[in-house]
Amino acid sequence: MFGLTRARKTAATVVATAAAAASALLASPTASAAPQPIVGGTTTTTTAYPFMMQITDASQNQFCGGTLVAPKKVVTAAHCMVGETTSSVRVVGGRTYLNGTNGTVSRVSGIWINPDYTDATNGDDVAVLTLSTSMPYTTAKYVSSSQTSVYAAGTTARILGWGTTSENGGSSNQLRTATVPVVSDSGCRSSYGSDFVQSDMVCAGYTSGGVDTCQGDSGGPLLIGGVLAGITSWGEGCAEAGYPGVYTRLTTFSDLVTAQVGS
Ligand code: 4AZ
Repeated sequence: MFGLTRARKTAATVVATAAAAASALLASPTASAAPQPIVGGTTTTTTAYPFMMQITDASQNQFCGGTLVAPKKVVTAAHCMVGETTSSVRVVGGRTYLNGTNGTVSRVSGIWINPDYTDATNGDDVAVLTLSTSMPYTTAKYVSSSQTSVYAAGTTARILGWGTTSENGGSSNQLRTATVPVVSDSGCRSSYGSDFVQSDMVCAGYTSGGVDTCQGDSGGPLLIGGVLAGITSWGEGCAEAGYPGVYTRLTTFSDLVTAQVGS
């Protein structure tokens, strides 16, 4: 792999070969983006998605997303938590706007980072936060380890976040959402080669690009049938043709998450 770049709290990006990109275009299931204006998508609210959490620094500046799966448990990406401590992060629920002051702010009493995590492109990109204060919001269900069929190619998945609305663009003050089709494992491997770890990752996006997660969306949910099935992890740029977003394949980590949710 070459061209790896990493920024604080952002997923790794990789550069694949032109040949790989070309075969991805042939292998991916859906030809074009849906007519929407995250990148692409539409504004929404935490009323519509009450389990959608902002992960912030101690000054309540958002840098990642997370999903409330129990009143005091939030699933996010391991790469969001690298270098963080229970003192350095907050979780904010019920706040649709980055510049809002409403909702519920909790300190974090525990940070579990998947002990196998090294880098987003190696997989294992999952973390669970334990909150000091219970969130008074509806939680999300998450996939069980056996529900691997949710990732059938072409299945519609929903992405959510306050991340940038274009590659190298600015963050969205308001929560945004979009839908993207799940990409086959062979299609994702065509895009990303050996950086695609099939056991730990699932790709979603249009062959033509245009709709995707981007910087600041990391850690947030990929919902399939309204159930948490993935975690925004990494990708080559944002919404580029031939380079779908890469998400943590949560079925692989469901039992580990359950152990943390019960702890
Ligand atoms: C990031 O930097 C990031 N297009 C998140 C998602 C994707 C790329 C980068 C996928 O947080």
